Amino acid sequence: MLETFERYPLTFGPTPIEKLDRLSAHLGGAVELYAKREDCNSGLAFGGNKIRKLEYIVPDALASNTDTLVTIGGVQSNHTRQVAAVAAKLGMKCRLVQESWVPFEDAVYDRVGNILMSRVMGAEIELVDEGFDIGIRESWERALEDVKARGGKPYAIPAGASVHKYGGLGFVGFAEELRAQEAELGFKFDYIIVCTVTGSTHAGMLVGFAKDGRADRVIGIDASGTLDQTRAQVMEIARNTADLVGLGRDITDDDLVLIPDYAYPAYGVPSAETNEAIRLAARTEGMMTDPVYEGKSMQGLIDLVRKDYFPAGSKVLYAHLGGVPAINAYSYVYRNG
Ligand code: 5PA
Repeated sequence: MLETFERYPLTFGPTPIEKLDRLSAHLGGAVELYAKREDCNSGLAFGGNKIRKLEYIVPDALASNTDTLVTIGGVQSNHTRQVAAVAAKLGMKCRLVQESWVPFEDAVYDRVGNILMSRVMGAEIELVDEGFDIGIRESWERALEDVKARGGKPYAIPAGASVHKYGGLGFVGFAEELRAQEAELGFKFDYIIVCTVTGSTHAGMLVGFAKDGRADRVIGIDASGTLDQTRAQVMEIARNTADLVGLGRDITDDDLVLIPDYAYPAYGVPSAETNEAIRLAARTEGMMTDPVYEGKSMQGLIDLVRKDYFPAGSKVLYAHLGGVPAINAYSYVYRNG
């Protein structure tokens, strides 16, 4: 589906699939759990899901004769850290707008983890005191203008690299890659679990898995807490991406499964149950997840298994999208493990 699109390689190659035997057994053993390790996809500053998306965006940035990647996220955004790494790798400048999306305080929140790495990689960072919103932001538009006013040539990457013409392509590629891995493994996964916020990860998967009729087997776990906006954004990106790749059929509302039950108490704030899920995955599998995104989708996975959402014998693939550096900014929560 992606043959006609240019890809700039930034990842190591297909991401590994790991069987989660001890977590599966802990949860009763009726369902087989696996993880596809997007968190180990690249040497670029710990990698993560944005690197796969950026592989299809970078050729456009290079072709458009720009010199500064400009993007936006929260203070502990993984996305902005990955854009900073890609800019460094390409020899471009990087301008980051980091807003106060998360109502959470820790003494070192704006000093460690993702933002620390973005600073070390040379990004210019502007902290803006605005709340959470996955849409197009005025602060980001101002930053684009500011780069121009100073003689630079900005390349605009929206939050999460999502509402970008090519933002959905990377995770269409995830589906194609998984199909090839399934052929080698000799079985197909029955469900794929994904954490959803700005939408292009889930949207790309919808289009990629629609090709073999299993878009609705992608189970989105919302971590935004703004369900209607996230649903609308996933659908818009999925429809545009389906057109772009010539899927040959519409993506419909029935294709989109997005479960709102684990986003509480707010975007970026872990619940007691999120923290228990993080500890359980860490203690059964040595697999770290973070309190903003993957801890919430891990919480969803665990709860859905416990509720018998998946029929016995199902093979369930957890897409681990990265994000662990942010856990450093929650040091007080985990001071005793
Ligand atoms: C993010 C996003 P989407 O934004 O494509 O829906 O992906 C959700 C997601 N897991 C899932 C991890 C580890 C993520 O980092 N992160 C954003 C960021 O600024 O880091 C875009 C919100």
